[in-house]
Amino acid sequence: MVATAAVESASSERLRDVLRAYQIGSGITEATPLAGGHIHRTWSAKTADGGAYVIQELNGQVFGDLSVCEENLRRIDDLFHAGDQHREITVPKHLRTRRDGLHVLLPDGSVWRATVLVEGSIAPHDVATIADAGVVARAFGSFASTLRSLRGGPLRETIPRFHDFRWRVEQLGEARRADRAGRATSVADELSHARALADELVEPARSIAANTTHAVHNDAKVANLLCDRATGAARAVVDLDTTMPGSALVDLGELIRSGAADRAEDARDPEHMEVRWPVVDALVGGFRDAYEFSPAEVCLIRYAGPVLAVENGVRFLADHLNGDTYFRVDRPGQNLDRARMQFRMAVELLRS
Ligand code: GN1
Ligand code: MG
Repeated sequence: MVATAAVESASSERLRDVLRAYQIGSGITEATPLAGGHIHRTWSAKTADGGAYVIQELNGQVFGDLSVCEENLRRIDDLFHAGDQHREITVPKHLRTRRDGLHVLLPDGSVWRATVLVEGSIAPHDVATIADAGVVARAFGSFASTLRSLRGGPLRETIPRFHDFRWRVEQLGEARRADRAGRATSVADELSHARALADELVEPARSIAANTTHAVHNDAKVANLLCDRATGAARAVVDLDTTMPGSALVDLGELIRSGAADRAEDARDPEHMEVRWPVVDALVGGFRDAYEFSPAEVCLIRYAGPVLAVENGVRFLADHLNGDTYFRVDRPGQNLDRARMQFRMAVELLRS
C-alpha cells in the first residue's frame, strides 16, 4: 500500500469521508493534489480495490449557488453518457451519492464532488506543438457542437455576467477606486493600458456576446482538456462549472489566449512574450473542423483572442488591486504578472 504525504495530511481524512458518501468504502491508497486550477482544489485518488477518482473541494464563494452547477452537470452528464453512442469527445462521469446527489457536504461546511478518473490521461497544460493545438481546439469545438443537441432549454447561469466585458471593465474601475490593498498607484501604467485596450475592444466584445447560444464551455483553456497519455488523442473536457449559455467565439478566444503564448500565463517577463502564430492558426482550424460558425461569427474570429486576453487581464488586475481574493496566488505579484501577460497577448494578437 502506498501512503503518500498527501494521504497523511489533514485533507486525507476529508477525501476518505467524501468517497464514503459516494458509498466507496475501500480505503484510499494514494492521493495526489492536482495543480492548475485557480478556483477549486483538486486531488486524484486511488482506492484499494483499484478504483481511481478525481475529487474536488468546491469554491462556494465563486459559485454562489452550487445547486445550479449540479443541475447543469446532471444534464451534461446525461447528454454525453446517454446510451452507447460513441462520441469523439466525452466528459468524466460524476459519482452519485446514495440519494443520487452529485455533491457532498461535509460537517465542516465544505462541498465536494468526485468523478471517475479518465485513465491514462494527461492535461496538455501547455500546447507544445502545432499538432497538439489542432487536437485541443477540435476537442473543444466538438464539445460545443455536441452541446447543440442538448434538449430541454438552455443551461442555467452559474456565474452571472461571467463574460460581460463591459462589466468586467467597470469592476476594474471599482477596484481602482476602492484600492483595498493600497496598490493602485503602483499599477497606474497597467491601468491606463487596460483602459486603452478595453476601449478598442468593447465593440467587438459586444458583437461576440450577441452570438450567444444555449451552451458553451466558457472556460476553454487548454489545460481543461485531458488527452491520452500514449497516443495524444483528446479524451475528455473537464472543469464544466461554467458550461452555460455563451458564445462559441469565447471558447475559441480562450483557447487562443491560453494556448498561443510562448511562455506561462504568469511569466515574469511578459515584454518578451511572442505569439506562436502557427499555433493560433491550428487552434482556429481545429475548432472550425468540429464547430460550424455562422458567417457573422466568422467575421469576428480575429477579435476572439484579443477580447478574451483583455477580459482576463482586466480580471487579474482587478484581483491584484483587491488583494488577490479571487484567483489563487502562490507568490506576491502573480496576478499582476498574469494581467501584464494578457495585455501583451492582446497587443500582439491585434498586430496581425
Ligand atoms: C479560472 O479555475 P480555472 O483556473 O480553470 C477562471 C477562468 C479564467 C482562468 C484564468 C470560474 O479558471 O475564468 O479564465 O482562471 N474561472 C473562473 O486562468 O473564474
Ligand atoms: Mg475553471
